[in-house]
Amino acid sequence: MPAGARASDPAAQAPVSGTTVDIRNFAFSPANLTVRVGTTVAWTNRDADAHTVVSTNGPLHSPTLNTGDTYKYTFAKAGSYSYLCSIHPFMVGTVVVTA
Ligand SMILES: [Cu+2]
Repeated sequence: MPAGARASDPAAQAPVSGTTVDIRNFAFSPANLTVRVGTTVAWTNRDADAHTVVSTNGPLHSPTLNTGDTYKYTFAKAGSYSYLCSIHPFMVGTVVVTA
């Protein structure tokens, strides 16, 4: 393993919790997330199947996420954002953004 590989890994600089959602076993984990305005949330697909992150009446609209792909969105407005996977609509989640 090359020396310094870990230091350059963006994940090493990520907060301990609260701004990332794993897509795993056909579910968003955590399904419910609360963040502050201005927070960037990152969804990463850990499944072998493709997924999306789409809010029906809101700003989330990822491309198809293949295994290992990440979609990021920065929430500029407070509110409750419900979303789903458009490929598997039973996969649902919510991000609550507080001022
Ligand atoms: Cu899906």
